Amino acid sequence: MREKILDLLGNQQGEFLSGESISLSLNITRAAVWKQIQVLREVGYEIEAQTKRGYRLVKAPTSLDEWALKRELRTAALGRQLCLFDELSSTNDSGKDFVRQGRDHGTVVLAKRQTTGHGRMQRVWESPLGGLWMSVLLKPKLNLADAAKLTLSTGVALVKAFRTLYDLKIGIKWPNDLVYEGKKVAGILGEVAGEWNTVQTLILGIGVNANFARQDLSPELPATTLRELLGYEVNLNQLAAMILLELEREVLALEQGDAQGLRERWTSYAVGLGSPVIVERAGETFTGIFQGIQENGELVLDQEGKEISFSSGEVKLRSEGQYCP
Ligand code: BT5
Repeated sequence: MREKILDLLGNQQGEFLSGESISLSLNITRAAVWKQIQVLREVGYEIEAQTKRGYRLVKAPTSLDEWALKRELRTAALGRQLCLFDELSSTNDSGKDFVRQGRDHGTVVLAKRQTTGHGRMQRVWESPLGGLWMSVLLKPKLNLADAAKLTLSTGVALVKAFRTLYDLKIGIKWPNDLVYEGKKVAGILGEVAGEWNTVQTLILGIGVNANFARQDLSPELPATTLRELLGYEVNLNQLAAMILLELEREVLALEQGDAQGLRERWTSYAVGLGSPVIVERAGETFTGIFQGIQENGELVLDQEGKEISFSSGEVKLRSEGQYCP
């Protein structure tokens, strides 16, 4: 019912709509309309009420809200099916359940907070209230090798969204940490659901430290939040919609065979390029100059003229004060 009232008010483009027309359209009493308007105000909708003129939608909430997010969407497929929860253990884990239920390409799962969000290799991903924690189910028209590049695409999509909306120069630290001056603002976790070599569904998990204080995260983490960087709270619905739009563009580009373009875009946002770095892999440490990535996303390190590539590992950059040669 609330969604229907919002649809009616939303169609008015900011003009008033009488309580009577709403009650007639939805076949409910005017008192019931008033009650629903109160509930909408409680969840953050700014709705003006005037005697004789009725109701007018002034502003949708900036905290996560299904209707407000759908209104911001400019995509063809991504986010057209979306499920928002107050709390989940992990949106990626719920995403896997959704895959088993046969949900469509582009389905998005969001949670206002996660109790056991995770990163790569089952690391903990801290996910307090105010962040953007979402997973996108993708059934791309790609072979497995190309589909694996979608985590790079997601990094590019995030950078573009941050630049477009906030003009923030956030870069990508290999493989897919989104960082501002060495502090992590967002992370990406790409997982494959289903059996290998069959039709694959990918779950792209995106975590953005958005509208909460740095103190809400463990003090030892080199991390920051958008609120901390910008000095204001961002509109999470607008941010989610922009990320989905940029991601959809990147998925299409890859499906059309633009792996080289993806590599160029990723490289243009990479931090530490041409600088000395340390790569740690399986207990071993490699020092060299970060040359860039191969088309498959592997990191290329120049060790005194000899090139080594890495498909996994941790990178430490000198610019982050993590590494002093
Ligand atoms: C990542 O892993 O960066 C992937 C993060 C993906 C999170 C999203 S949220 C929606 C979806 N549902 C999930 O359960 N996950 C995805 P990795 O590169 O392995 O980095 C993990 C490391 O980042 C941890 O070991 C901590 O050191 C650090 N960390 C944990 N929480 C953080 C936070 N909120 N901000 C910055 N750093 C954090």
